[in-house]
Order: sequence, then structure tokens, then C-alpha cells
Amino acid sequence: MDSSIFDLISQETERQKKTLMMIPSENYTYDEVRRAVGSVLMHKYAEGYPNRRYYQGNKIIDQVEDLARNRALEAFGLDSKAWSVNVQPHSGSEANLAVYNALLDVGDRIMSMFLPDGGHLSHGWQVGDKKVTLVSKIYSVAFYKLNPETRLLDYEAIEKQAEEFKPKLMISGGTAYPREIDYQRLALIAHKVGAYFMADVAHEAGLISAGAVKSPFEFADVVTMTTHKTLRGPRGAIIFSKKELGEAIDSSIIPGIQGGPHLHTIAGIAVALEKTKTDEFKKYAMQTVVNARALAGVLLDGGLDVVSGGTDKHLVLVDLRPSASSGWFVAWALEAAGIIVNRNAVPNETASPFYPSGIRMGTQALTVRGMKETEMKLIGGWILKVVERVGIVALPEDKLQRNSYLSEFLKKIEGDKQLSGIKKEVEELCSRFPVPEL
Ligand code: DSN
Repeated sequence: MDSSIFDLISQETERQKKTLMMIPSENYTYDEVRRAVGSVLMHKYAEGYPNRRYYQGNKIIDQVEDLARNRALEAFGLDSKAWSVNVQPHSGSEANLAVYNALLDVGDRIMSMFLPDGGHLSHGWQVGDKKVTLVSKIYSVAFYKLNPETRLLDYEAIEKQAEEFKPKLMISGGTAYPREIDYQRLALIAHKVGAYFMADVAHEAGLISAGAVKSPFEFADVVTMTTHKTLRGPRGAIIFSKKELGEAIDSSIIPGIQGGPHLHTIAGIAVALEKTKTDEFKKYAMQTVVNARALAGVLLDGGLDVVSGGTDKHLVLVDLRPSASSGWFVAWALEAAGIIVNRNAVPNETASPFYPSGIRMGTQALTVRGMKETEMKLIGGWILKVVERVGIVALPEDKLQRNSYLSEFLKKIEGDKQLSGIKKEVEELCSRFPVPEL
């Protein structure tokens, strides 16, 4: 036994049990998924697709991938005559890249959401003229922004921009937009200017499958998602496309950008997809949204600037500037209190990506533990106390740029009695709501 690694895995298991997992892109998966992902399927090479492999010995493997594909269609209520599905992307970014590679030529135009407003790196992010992503080097990308007042998508402005920019691909979705997206409206805009419409629902996938938020499938040409967020599967991704685009997307994955599929992961995805059919999963998805709304309400009542005034899904975004703080201070102080969130850019961001102005929180993993509105009130109350405490113990903003800053600040919060008091309460709550199957 490699005790170096397995000791670390044990420590990480304990950390996951004793702290509140509130990063909206994380979740606890199922024991069966962990077993599938750790199975002998990882020994097999299977370039190609079921019944069209470049390697021998794939009769069983083909059944695994077919099961995953069929379950993916079922999980989202899709007809195999109208939709194709590819379960091989190794990640969400590769899924998106495969779509661009299939549908676009070098230099073609993409229109996607501005990253600090809640978009995603893989949608072609560039900083001014600085092309920081491969996608921005290959394609010409323009970003739509949120209305700066409401911090909501401004469909009229998007329409105007699309008419001027004339993208070949319009993308919705990202990582930090807490509200429902009007997929019908975006599809209309995209199709009016002759663009494909791709909905990236990495965050919402599980909620969509359960009917807890709107589905893009009626309107989009392509839908991409990761499998490990609200969907509760292993790390991976899926591409759904209108039937006529399926062949191009399959070829774009292999030989386009990937080699052998990770069948162990695909088996884990299949297990997670089957679970979406259960009443338990549907209840989890609905309660996740109820919990996020409850959490947002507590934070709003406590005087925090909850972006857009609330949420329609699993995530809550807080702009800390009106509280005279920053995501950097608060995320570390919350960690000292056993509450794991991530610091995040917010709409109208004025700070740098490494020291952004907000924090982003999700309720999906808390809900998996069985927590409900009562617990959200408790947790929201702790978050408010931590923000208040940071206001007292934080170092001046100008120190943010110093290398020694983190250790200085951590030392300060390490011995802080109020934070360690909350940490004890968090551990007590965690022991009352154990993580299932861990
Ligand atoms: N890193 C994911 C998130 O946190 O939303 C997106 O890739």
C-alpha cells in the first residue's frame, strides 16, 4: 500500500466529511460511481465508437458506452432520432472545443458571455487584445455583458450585438450566472443571424434533468455539460447535438482532439445518469434550488449584496465591495471556519481575477447531505458573522499585492476565536448530516 498517497486520501475524505462543500461546481458522487471509475475498465483502449473501434477486445466496452449514451438521452427526455450524444469528452473544456472544431472554421466568430459577468474560460476568453485561450487564438470572439444595473442578461442588447457582430456560434451559460436563461430568446437571436446556438449547462445539468430549472433542449442546436456538478457523476462531460451535427461532433472528438476514451469514467457517468431517474434525485434537485433561495434570503436580510437579488438555481453570488471586503479575505476566513466557497469575479468587476470582489456558493452538496432550509439559515448566519469578522481582522487592501500577504492574513485568522468557534459548530452540523456512502 502506498501509504503516502492513501494517507492523503484518508485526510481528504475526513476534510470532505467535516467541512461544508459549497463550491457550486463540486459535489459528492455515489459509491457505485467511485467503484466504476476505479474499475478494470481503465485498462482498456477503445479508440472509436461502439461497433467501430480501432482496437480488439471491445465487445463489453461497447455495451458500457451504449448504456451511457442511451441513459444520457433518457436522462434529458431526448429522442434518439432527433439527438446525437457523445459521452467521450474528458472535460467540459474539451467538449466545448470539440463543438467549435466541428462547427467552425479557423477565424469564424463566436459570441459568448463576458467571463467576469459569469461566462467561462473555454468560451474563448481573451483580455482585451491579449488572447489568453487557445479558442481566442483560433476564432474571433466577442462577449456580451450583463445589464450593469440589474446584473441580468440583457436580451435586447445581445440581439443588437449579434446583428452587428454576426457570429457563427452563439453560446449561453457559464459558471456564475444565478438566474434562469431564456434559451428560446437566445436561440431566436442566434438563428436570426445565421448562427448555431450552443447551451453550456455544465452547472445546471442535474437540475435540468430533474426539471428544477428550464431546459435548453427544445431550442439549442448543441448542449454541452459536465457530469460532476449538480449531476453528481464523476469528472467528465457530454455533448448532445441535433442529429445532423452528430457525425461532425463524433469526428471532432476522435480523431479531432482526443485519443482513447476513458471507459471507466464513462461507466461512472452511466451509473450517475441512471440515478437521475429516481424520485430521490428529483427531490434532491428541487431541494437544492429551495436551499439556494433560502441561503440567498438570509444573506440578503443580513445586508450582503447578493448579485441579481437572489437565485433560480443552486448558486448564490455575493459582491463584497459594498461590505468593504473582497473575495480573497472572505474565502480564506470562511475556510478557517470550515465553510468552503470560492472567491469569484462579479458583474462590473474592478479587481483582478486572482483577488476578485466576490464569493460564489452552491447548495447542491449540502443538499446531498440532507440539509434543508433550517440548516441554510444556520449556515447563512455563520457566513454573515465571518464577513463581519473579516471587516475587523482584515489587513489593508494594499497588502493584497505582497507575497507575504497570505501567510500574514492566515496567521491572523488561524487563532481567531470567533472563526474557530464557528468551525466547531460546522463540524457538529456535519456530524448530524453525514455524507451518504462516504
Ligand atoms: N471550474 C468550474 C467552476 O468552478 O465553475 C468551471 O469549469
